[in-house]
Amino acid sequence: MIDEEVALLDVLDTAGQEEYSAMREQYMRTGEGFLLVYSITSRNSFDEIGTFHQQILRVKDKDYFPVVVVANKADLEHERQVGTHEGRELAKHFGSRFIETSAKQRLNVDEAFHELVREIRRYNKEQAAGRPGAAAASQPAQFQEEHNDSAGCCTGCVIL
Ligand SMILES: Nc1nc2c(ncn2[C@@H]2O[C@H](COP(=O)(O)OP(=O)(O)OP(=O)(O)O)[C@@H](O)[C@H]2O)c(=O)[nH]1
Ligand SMILES: [Mg+2]
Repeated sequence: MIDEEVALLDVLDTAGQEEYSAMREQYMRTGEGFLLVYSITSRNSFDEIGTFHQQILRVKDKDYFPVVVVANKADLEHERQVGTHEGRELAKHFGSRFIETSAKQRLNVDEAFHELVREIRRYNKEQAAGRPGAAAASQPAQFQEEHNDSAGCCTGCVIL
């Protein structure tokens, strides 16, 4: 339940290793939103976020897409290589939310997912408002199946 609304999440944990990079465009095509996670203890991981974001926009052929910039390992303050302001600035540049987390301490982990779901909902609503009929198309496949079983159940259903 996120903001009193049920959200069904299908989470794909991607591997950062280069040998899997060929699969990247494939999962980017299907993803409805992305958590762009870096480690505050790795400047290198932060530097990669911009490349991932660019690739998402290119694959989606959009100027904006729902992402949340996640700065993980907040418990390792003494090993910090990336400033909070840097993460926040990058997120601002993407027009997205920024959150610092610690998977180890379970700090802000749920919140990161919640923020992404909120952003996906907001984006899908905006898209639907901009394109008449897109409301149904932006629903998950399961919704579409249920609502297309009985013909004419909801006028305006669009299958792309
Ligand atoms: N201290 C601390 N360690 C963490 C945290 N999150 C992950 N780690 C550790 O960081 C290492 C890498 O974590 P992974 O979950 O493998 O990172 P990943 O991004 O999935 O890595 P790839 O799958 O190789 O792309 C592991 O040793 C984790 O235990 C955190 O919040 N705090
Ligand atoms: Mg992993």
